Amino acid sequence: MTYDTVRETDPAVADALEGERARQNDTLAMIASENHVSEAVLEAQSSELTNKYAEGYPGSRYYGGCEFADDVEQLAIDRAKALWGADHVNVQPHSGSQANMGVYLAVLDPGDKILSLDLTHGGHLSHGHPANFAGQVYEVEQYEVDEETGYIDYDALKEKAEAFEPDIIVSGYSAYPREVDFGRIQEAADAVDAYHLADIAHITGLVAAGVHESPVGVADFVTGSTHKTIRAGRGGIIMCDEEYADDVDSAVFPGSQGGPLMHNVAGKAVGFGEALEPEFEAYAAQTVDNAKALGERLQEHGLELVSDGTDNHLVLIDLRPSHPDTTGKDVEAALEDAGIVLNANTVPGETRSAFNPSGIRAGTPALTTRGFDEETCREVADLIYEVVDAPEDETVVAEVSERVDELTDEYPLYD
Ligand code: DSN
Repeated sequence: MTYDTVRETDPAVADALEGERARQNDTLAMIASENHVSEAVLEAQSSELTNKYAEGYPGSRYYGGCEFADDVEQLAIDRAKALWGADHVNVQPHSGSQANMGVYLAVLDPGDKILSLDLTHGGHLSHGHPANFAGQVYEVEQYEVDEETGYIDYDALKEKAEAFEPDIIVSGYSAYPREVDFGRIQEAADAVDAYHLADIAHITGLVAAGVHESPVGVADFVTGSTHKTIRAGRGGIIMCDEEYADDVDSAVFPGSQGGPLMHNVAGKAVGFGEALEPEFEAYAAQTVDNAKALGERLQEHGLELVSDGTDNHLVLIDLRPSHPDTTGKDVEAALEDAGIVLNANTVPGETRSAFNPSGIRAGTPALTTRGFDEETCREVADLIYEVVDAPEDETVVAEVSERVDELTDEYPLYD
């Protein structure tokens, strides 16, 4: 795909688009929620469906001319059902947050109670943070991970549920390196007759490939975003049992969205189709193996991982034990100068601020897409460690940057 036409008509935007293409090619994307979609997904997302209004659902739209919109949406739905095994799927949410909003609107009233994981322990804004609509519309109580082990404290969660009596318990996290025991969260929900929403935004691809336990058939609602481990381009998705289908669909449209972004729905259809191919299972398994290799090598260098390792696609590094005077932002900035892009992140028991926290989060979905294996990820761990240990040393940063250049040349992205 070229930007030749944009260049002719709008060179300023063309510069930015080409800059971003080069940035992605020339750096290592290790923000755990990011990935690189295929050229087929990119093409579908830039299709003429961006022009089309299609309020409603396949076969029942408010506007005419929706036959091809119907085709792509039905393909996306059918493929999602095949991937995750859900009874009912809504592929219209514009994002994971919109998917969560759809579930809340479907079954909660303003003032109802949400029990969810604290943001600084790995939760998500849309699970009820005060700065987010969910924290403003609903009453929110939060559970935590055990600060000693870094694992969800399922017993404390259940006790909290019994005391708080939530209407819904939210599981699924943004910075949690361990397998989630959805069954135990369901037990807590059952004990207080609460709904259970499992937000698998980060692990959609791992669940689809069977390398992480699935909450489908366990939780009442499963939400996700479609651009992370599943690699299907920007957007969100809701899955539920048939009994909630009408409420969920009405909550998405007309409850919280207007016309669906049909070009993105087309991207989802293509990406889900790719994920149904046998190679996707290998990709997901490699993503986890790579995260384990990355984490183990970081530990060999003396860095401390929250929960002492990982079961999924990310590692969370607590810098305080090994580098007490270095903040996550210091490391994030120095690594970006070296061409490794990840994010500063809060850690359980955070003693700094959310803006300048004590940890960094690193993920392997995008590296795995560009072909990295365990050996390459161990080398990336070496590079990360060199910068963590000397973030202000320009010579170190320059040396790491040179090696990143070699790696990105060896593993190019798009043609
Ligand atoms: N911003 C995403 C993440 O990085 O985890 C979650 O929406």
